[in-house]
Amino acid sequence: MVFRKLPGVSASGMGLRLSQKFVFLLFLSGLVTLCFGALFFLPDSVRLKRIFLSKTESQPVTVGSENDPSVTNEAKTDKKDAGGEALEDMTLSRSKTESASKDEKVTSSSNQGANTDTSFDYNKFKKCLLKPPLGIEHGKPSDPQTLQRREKVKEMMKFAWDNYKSFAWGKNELRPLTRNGHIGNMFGGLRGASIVDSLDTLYIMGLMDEYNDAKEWVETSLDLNSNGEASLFEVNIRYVGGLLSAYYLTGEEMFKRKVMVLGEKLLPAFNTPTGIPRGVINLGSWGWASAGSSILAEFGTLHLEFVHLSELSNNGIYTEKVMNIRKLLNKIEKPHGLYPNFLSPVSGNWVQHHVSIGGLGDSFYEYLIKSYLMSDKTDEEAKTMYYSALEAIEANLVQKSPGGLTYMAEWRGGILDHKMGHLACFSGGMVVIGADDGAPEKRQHYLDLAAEITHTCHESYSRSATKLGPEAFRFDGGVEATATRLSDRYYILRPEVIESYMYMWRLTHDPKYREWGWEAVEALEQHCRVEAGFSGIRDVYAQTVSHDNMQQSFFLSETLKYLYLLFSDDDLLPLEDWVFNTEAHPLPVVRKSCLQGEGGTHDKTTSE
Ligand code: DMJ
Repeated sequence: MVFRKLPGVSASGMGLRLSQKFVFLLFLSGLVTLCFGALFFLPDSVRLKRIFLSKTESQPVTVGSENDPSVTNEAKTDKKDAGGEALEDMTLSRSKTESASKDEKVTSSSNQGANTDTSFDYNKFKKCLLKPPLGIEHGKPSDPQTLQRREKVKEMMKFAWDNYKSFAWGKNELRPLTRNGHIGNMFGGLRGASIVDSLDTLYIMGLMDEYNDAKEWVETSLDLNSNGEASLFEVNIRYVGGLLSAYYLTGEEMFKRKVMVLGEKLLPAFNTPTGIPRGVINLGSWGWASAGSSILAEFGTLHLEFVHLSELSNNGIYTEKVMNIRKLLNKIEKPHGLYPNFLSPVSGNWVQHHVSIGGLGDSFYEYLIKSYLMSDKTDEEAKTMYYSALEAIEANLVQKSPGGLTYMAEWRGGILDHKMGHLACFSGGMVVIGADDGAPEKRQHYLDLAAEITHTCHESYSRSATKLGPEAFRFDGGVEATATRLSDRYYILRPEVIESYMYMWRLTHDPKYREWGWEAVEALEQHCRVEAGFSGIRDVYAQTVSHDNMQQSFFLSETLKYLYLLFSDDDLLPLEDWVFNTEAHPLPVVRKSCLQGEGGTHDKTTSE
């Protein structure tokens, strides 16, 4: 039927008979039904489909057989975007006045049955710690040189913070060369990543004015009502981790309220057929947002934070979500005992056989041993998974170079790529914190392995002109611990090598780790410090550096915190009581029997 619009005659007045109108309406309603039905046949990634259908996706926990060959993931997170390229602002900045009261509205409207009874007994929790979190004297070292070095690191933090405050306040990161802020698209419209990431570092360093400014900003301006698309992993490790540790260290209830609102907003990400979350979530509660595979280091790096969300809310849903991930990973067949980096959240099958202890895989392994330690060594399943994964890594990935350097190669369906990423350098620290709890006859072996890996990573620094390490270094083509490709030569203020120095120092007290840490401080000062903050550099082998104009938030939360701890006494955040999440936010060991009993069954004289 064709309608011709006649001049001066409205469409409604075209003189149609009743039967014609009826047929037309019938046709129209048929068309609408057809369009809606077609939504089901669109690919998952189409926005329209997510808007209408994402909440209705069912979630049986199955390990199917269907293959999902797509390995595309839209999130530009660290795990995929190892280039650390600055992602341009995609969202407009929001008004600072949207604040806590509005966040609380979100909680009630998006409540998915979560128990909001957050009557966590903070005083009891403090009594269940073995030692005061900040030590006797905030970990002040007795020898003057170490103290002086620690003061230097504190000065670096203040400098980085002051510049962020002057030029980028409320944005996610500082651009130190252009003296402005960067927002990017990793956090789905959330702002202030550098503030949330810095809270605990400022607090443990005793930078109290700065900490109070940060706290006030979180209270009045951290707007959780964003509805953009965020990396679940990045929001979890930086925002959830940062707020949790700020709460546990300070007892400020506001941090707990904020983190509970945020935690609840992450739950729709798990609405997939397997319960394995996708990498990108729409924070407006539309659920997951990306198509394609999920990444091991992303869905495997939620456990510590989610267990604490359950602790604080007295609601098991968060723990259930991460235990479901573990259940699937336990059940699925692993090639040579290894965990490939990509998994289909639809079928629950591996998508590719690429295994790496660096980017894409890294913090999954880290969270296994840390889950065990954080459970007060009761989570036997995590322990078993960690030591068997480590055994498979040793059998398949660990290599010795002709020059005697131990490194972790990457594995591509059985073929080794003799490359180690800067990200993989965290593994020295991981292996040493797990050394004590492995089989007794392996203890010395693990200590040696951790020391060897840390030594190799130090070599990657000392073989460069700047004494800073490249993003990835190789052990082939006649080189050892050196980047060959131009695209691997950058350093973006990453923490992993220093992180391993810190753990190695704590567990061995070999003074060389403090010396290596100091070398890094000097190199950072010489090559990364610019007039208005710290910046990454594009080529660690160039005598004259070119800056990338980005002060990453993990520089404040991790690199500077680990350096500060390296030059502090061991009683500042003692490892008996705290585990660090993968963004270096300290989370306390959960002592269930103490927390559920009278509390304070431990040495109360030492608790603050
Ligand atoms: C941090 O955001 C975390 O450590 C993450 O696990 C990996 N990389 C960056 C810093 O390099």
